[in-house]
Amino acid sequence: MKLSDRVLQEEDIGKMRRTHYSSEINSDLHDNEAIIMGWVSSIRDHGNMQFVTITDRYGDIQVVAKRKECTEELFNQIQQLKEHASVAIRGKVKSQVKAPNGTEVIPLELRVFSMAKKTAPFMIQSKTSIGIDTRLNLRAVDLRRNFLKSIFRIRNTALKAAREFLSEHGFIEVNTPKMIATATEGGAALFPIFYYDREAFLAQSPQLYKEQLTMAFENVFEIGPIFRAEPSRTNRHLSEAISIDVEQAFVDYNDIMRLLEKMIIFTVDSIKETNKNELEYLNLQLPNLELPFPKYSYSNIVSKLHEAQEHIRWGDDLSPQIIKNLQNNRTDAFYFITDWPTSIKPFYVKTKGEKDEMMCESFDLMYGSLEISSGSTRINRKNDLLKRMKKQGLNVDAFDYHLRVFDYGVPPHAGFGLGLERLLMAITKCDNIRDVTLYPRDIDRLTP
Ligand code: AMO
Repeated sequence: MKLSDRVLQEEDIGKMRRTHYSSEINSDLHDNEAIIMGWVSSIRDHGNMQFVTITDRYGDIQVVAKRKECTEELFNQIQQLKEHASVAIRGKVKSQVKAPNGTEVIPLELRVFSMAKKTAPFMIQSKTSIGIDTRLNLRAVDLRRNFLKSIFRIRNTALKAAREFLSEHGFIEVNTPKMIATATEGGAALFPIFYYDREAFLAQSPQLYKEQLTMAFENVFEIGPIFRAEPSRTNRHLSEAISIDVEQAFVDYNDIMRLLEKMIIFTVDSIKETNKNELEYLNLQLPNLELPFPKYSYSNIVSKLHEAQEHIRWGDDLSPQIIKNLQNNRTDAFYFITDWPTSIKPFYVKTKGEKDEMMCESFDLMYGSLEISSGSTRINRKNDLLKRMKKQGLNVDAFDYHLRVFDYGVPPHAGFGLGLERLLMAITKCDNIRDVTLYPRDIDRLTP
């Protein structure tokens, strides 16, 4: 067998190490050798010339193999490459005005760490693609698409920005138990689990723990998973979502709305500054947000809906569908809906006062018809809490672990929970929450 006919073999990394990332290959390196590592994201076969794009965490670099300039063996090896193979190329850097980033690499050696055995059922370089289920079944490969890489880099910035903002505003980051004994969020269903010989649940939210922690730390936040057994199939519900939960002592819901809108602006501005390339790739222009965000009371929205001949009674929840029917409702703006009926908010939410027990000090932050966050002033006196729990038909004894701390001076406090995926849907204009979730969980999906 001729050397040139040898089938491409997989090799270990051994002592070979990358010398440059794709982003570091530029015309200053002209005529120098470099070792790049990554995966093959496209191949164009022009007969005597092969164009191979190698992609790493920072981007792409073009490798050009010319039959005349390579050994026969190397040219033959490069011809056998397939999209997705994990490889290293040692080669010479050449300035090339026609190459996508002004330089290309002329290969001297190819090492294949792991061959691609199949052709993926979707295109890497394409923005649009086939059905989400096919992609989710092969999610780690799907995530190699620039479209999704851009979204998850933006997600990374959003998380960093939220942490930075809250730390600078005097909040400390906490983690609360995810295996819990009682429900916190009324309506949303629980996932039961076995906890040794007892029944327990996955936490719907850190609500009661974050409230308790205001006693010692005043201002706390948690970024972590919340679990909701959502029986419906929608494009905005997950069974496991990431929530940015905030709780602050000695304030009410108005202070919290001001904090939340400032945090949203800080986050959007950080993304504008950090993710210019991603925003350009996604063809997104983020708005210049202004303070304060508009506020409409629940009663005001209901009146507007009545004017629009919608059938809704005061006390009904506002579905996304009904909000879409509001006249002049901008689909791309943040706004608050405040002062909700007490009956449709959880037991820990404070009412507007004795004269107005029907309404509570609560808000939802909306983006068009999408709910991004909800928050409220909380009840901080034991008797009021007991009264509300009984009114909502809750088993008070099961909450003893929580109620007992109210004998020791719980400060007035307020807070919010913000769905990270919902925020990303608003920022990236993705209609399906699964696109902004690495490994989404829903009623039909528990793998990968
Ligand atoms: P709520 O139940 O409204 O409030 O949840 C807060 C925010 O979390 C997000 N969210 C979800 N995102 C994706 N899939 C879901 N199934 C899902 N459920 C909720 C939404 C929502 O606005 N303890 C309160 C918050 C508080 O008052 O501090 C709570 O959990 O963006």
